[in-house]
Amino acid sequence: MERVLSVDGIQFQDETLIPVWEKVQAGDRLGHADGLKLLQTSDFPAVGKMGDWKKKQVSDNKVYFVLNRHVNPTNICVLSCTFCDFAKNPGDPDAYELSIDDILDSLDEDMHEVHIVGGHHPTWPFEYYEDMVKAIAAKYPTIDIKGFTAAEIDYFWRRWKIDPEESLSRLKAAGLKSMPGGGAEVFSERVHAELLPGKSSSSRWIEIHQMAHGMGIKTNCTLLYGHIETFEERMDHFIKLRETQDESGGFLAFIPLQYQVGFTKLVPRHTPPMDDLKTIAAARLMLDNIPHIKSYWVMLGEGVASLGLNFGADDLDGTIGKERIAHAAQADSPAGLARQKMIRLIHDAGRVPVERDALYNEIKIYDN
Ligand code: V47
Repeated sequence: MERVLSVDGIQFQDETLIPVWEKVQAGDRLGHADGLKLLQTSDFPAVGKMGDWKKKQVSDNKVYFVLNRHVNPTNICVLSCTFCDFAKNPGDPDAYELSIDDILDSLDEDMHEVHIVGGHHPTWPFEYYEDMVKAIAAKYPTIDIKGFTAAEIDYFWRRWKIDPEESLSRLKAAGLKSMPGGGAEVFSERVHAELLPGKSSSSRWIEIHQMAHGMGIKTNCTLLYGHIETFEERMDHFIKLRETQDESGGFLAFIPLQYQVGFTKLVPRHTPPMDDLKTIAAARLMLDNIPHIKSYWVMLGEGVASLGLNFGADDLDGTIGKERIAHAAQADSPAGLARQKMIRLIHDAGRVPVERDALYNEIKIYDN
């Protein structure tokens, strides 16, 4: 029989995790080697218990969600990132471009967030995006506009010579409230060289987020995992995010994005649920200065995302509707979830659902 040691409420099969647990309880910051242990161990229930303990310290029994809509204005993109099934060339049969009216028609007053991310379009001028934000803000003053990855902001510079300081301040003046965390992928030169030829660099992604934070624009951050990256590279990524947050303090949430195998097939199959759950827990434990960790149901599926709520995540993201990036890569989750379904998933995980806006202002607590 395997020896199981019980320490302060957690049963450990892997005793090498005990010093990590002691640090977590003492509130000491975990190092790279601690984080690696969390990802490498097969004792994932113990890792989950630690992540959940930390989550409760940060956000008690609450789990947040938002009534939102993902708007991907175009899939036409000048890049050819090796992992992306979404991007198309102009003239491809399934390339599309949404008009501002199309976008306005897809929203309604009940929503509290619109998440706008699209391809790097070869000819759409910056003003088109500025007008899009202005039009949404004018028609739906109560919907928070979360839009444009750092990669898109950098593209406005590369394509139109509008530097990030200018594009961010113009978008903010137009009504932008916050920025999503996409485009970070993995902060590793090796991975960038292999998967993202021509895409904005990691240091540029960090620079743009820090600039946004300095201008009072809150942002999210992500990691795209489960492809060719190593556990060491995932940990390097966590530590860079933590250092960035120490300096500029504007990250609201971290979203681990599970690579969707789709047609790009960088690896033959999705990383297993045990890896997803350990990554959520490791994120909660390593990113001690980032308030929220999402369990992103679109990429994880509802079952694993719901388990993530007991592994350190305190946010299920949103109702979404018409998400196209993960679904282009054959994500088998539905395109959207109704508010009642979000509430049920959170209740079923034994947590208290809290509806929020993009900035985590609480709108309604569903505590019965
Ligand atoms: O940056 C592209 C990723 C991201 C694939 O900030 C893929 O609240 C998996 O960033 N498999 C966009 N991922 C999504 C994103 C996001 C999602 C939800 C919430 C927030 C937030 C941000 O999707 C891209 C890229 O990393 N992506 N292709 C793929 N095959």
